[in-house]
Amino acid sequence: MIKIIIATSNPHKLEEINAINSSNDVEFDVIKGSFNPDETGKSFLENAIIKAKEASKITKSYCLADDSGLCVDILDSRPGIYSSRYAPTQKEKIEKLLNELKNIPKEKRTAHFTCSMVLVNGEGEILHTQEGRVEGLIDFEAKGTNGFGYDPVFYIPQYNKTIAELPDTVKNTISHRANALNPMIQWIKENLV
Ligand code: ITT
Repeated sequence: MIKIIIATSNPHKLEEINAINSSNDVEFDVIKGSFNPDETGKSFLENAIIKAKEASKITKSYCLADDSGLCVDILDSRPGIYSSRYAPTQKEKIEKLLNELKNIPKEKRTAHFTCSMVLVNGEGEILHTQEGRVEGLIDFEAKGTNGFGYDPVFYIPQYNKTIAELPDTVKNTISHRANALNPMIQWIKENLV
């Protein structure tokens, strides 16, 4: 059994990571206290590295960081790494996004969520990185209450629903986070357990 600290201040991420993890050999716990390193990187990967190394400096143990966000094709991949800083509240972020896409037809509203994960050891050395994506469209209005962040406007054609209208079990099977975490856990089991 190996214990890994999740380098995040977002409780939804730990919740989803624990729900995705089906291994009895790997246990995740969240970093205690306030954790808010400056995300000065120019990519999801660079920001995940900053968070993972900072958490390892504090905890001196294995740490996993998740840097994620929404990339909208017609907005040249914005909000991207600025997804959490796009507007002050989540409601305002969604309103701003819908406003930016006001006159854009359905077929041009393609987008994806990306998740970059970085695992470091207690010395802050990078052991493994993994990226996951999920493709979809930005809906014309917010729908549903599950999930978090931009889930109410992220429409998955295969289900004819936004992620926020889907049960957590489905999100945790198809999400960018699941697509990064599952191979990450596989790597951990093969190399650290
Ligand atoms: P930490 O940096 O402390 O991990 P954070 O929420 O600020 O928490 P990010 O810097 O990775 O995390 O920003 C990601 C933002 O992208 C997040 O605040 C959401 O707005 C959005 N996002 C990421 N994953 C998402 C998901 O699964 N569903 C909906 N929105 C998501």
